[in-house]
Amino acid sequence: MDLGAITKYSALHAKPNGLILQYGTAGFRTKAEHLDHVMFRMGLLAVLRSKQTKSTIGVMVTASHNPEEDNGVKLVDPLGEMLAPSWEEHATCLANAEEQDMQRVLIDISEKEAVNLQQDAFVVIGRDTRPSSEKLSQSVIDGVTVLGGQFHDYGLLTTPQLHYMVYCRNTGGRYGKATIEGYYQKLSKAFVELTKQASCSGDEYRSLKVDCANGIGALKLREMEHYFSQGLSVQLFNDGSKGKLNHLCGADFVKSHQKPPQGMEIKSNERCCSFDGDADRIVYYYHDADGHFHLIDGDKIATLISSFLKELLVEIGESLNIGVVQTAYANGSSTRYLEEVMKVPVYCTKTGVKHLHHKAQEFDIGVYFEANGHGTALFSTAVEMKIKQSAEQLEDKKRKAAKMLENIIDLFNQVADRRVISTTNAERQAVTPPGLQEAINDLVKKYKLSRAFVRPSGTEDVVRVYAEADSQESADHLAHEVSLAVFQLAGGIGERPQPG
Ligand code: G16
Repeated sequence: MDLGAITKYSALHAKPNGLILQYGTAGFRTKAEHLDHVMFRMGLLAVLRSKQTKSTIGVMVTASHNPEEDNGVKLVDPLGEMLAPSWEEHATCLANAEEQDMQRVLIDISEKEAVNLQQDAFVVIGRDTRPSSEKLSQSVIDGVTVLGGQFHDYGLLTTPQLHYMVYCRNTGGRYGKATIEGYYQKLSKAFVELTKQASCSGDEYRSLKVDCANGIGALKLREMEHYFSQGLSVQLFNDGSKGKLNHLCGADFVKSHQKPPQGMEIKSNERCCSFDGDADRIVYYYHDADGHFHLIDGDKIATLISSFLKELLVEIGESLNIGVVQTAYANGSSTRYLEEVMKVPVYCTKTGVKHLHHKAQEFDIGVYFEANGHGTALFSTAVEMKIKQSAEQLEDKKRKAAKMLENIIDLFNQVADRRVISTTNAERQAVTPPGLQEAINDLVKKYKLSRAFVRPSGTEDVVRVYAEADSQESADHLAHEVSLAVFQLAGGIGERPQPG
């Protein structure tokens, strides 16, 4: 390690005095102007992680659903997964080290993790369309090169595409080609094959209106569009040609306001969906014949996917262990439906894809979705092999189901001060401040079929309040009352929460 060069270059990416950041739900997130030093340091850390694992590591520059002025960075581990928890701690230490402590922190990490500094390192980098992202990804590259790492800058990418690139490179191309064309070819082939086997056909099933949140999803879907040939016809909205990123559009807006995004006209029964700023969330929706809005969020997507998988497994005569993983935000009726009607075990983890992903790996097939539209299905290696064999050996009808499962596997691209509030029990109960949980329990008792919880966000400087009840009106009232309890008991600042 050339400590002199690190000190010299670090001074060019100086840390603002007193700024403390945390590697949160999905990496570091804050206003873009505060992130230059974090990016440089995450370039350094990615090199150490790459040397330690002898694998390619990914760095994604994005703040996903956050406003356009924010930015962020997350590291992607060798199998396309989120960074291991012990390295999240190293990331936080490194990001917060004062200039004079940088060398010591880097040496500490290398020693603790037994990093062989002579080992080669390779880092791949992607970024979203925020105005600040290009410069910030250059700071990542500065960090990578000063520690002697090699890199490939993919430029503009969606987050799932970066996860894919990392995994492809670390499997020597077995998973797919580590190029943008490779990604489009692999996923579109699986999709087109699946749609050929589907029982419903007709133009209405092939048309989809897509709200791209004025982000990277628009660029990448435009590139991918022609790979679908007749299989899918997309119409893009909020494609970044005018509006602001994530403003009045995108998956987070649609989910939290329960209405279509601005700039998209919907006729009854038209199929529509929204991405978020880095295109790793999706929610679907439509208006029925009476003009009522229906949202197919992560809870419903998980239910549809697990029912479909179960049906196919019954057809090929396999009884595999399927589990569904949700977070505290999952609507209680979706959990009841999965457990009581579908007879699928459901588990609850803390918010953050990394937590759900980890739990889902315990099953033959693990389906995980956050209500906000993040998720996928994971198939164990043994199951994947079994399905591939069945697709070759079984008689006609069963083989068709096995083929569909094989395509599904390819399609899923399976590759995770407000802190006065602390929580337990998969974030469903508040531990501090004292009295808050008791206040929530009393409020919940006032409404039928109700549930509520609060937790500090890991991506924004806010406290999130969740409430459900037997009617929209009761849920709104409960949410408002819980917000007031938080405001009073947790020392809220600014305006008191208003109803609605
Ligand atoms: C990130 C995480 C998600 C999480 C969301 C909100 O999403 O990847 O798992 O649900 O933040 O987290 P919080 O409630 O802690 O702010 P994204 O789409 O912003 O990367």
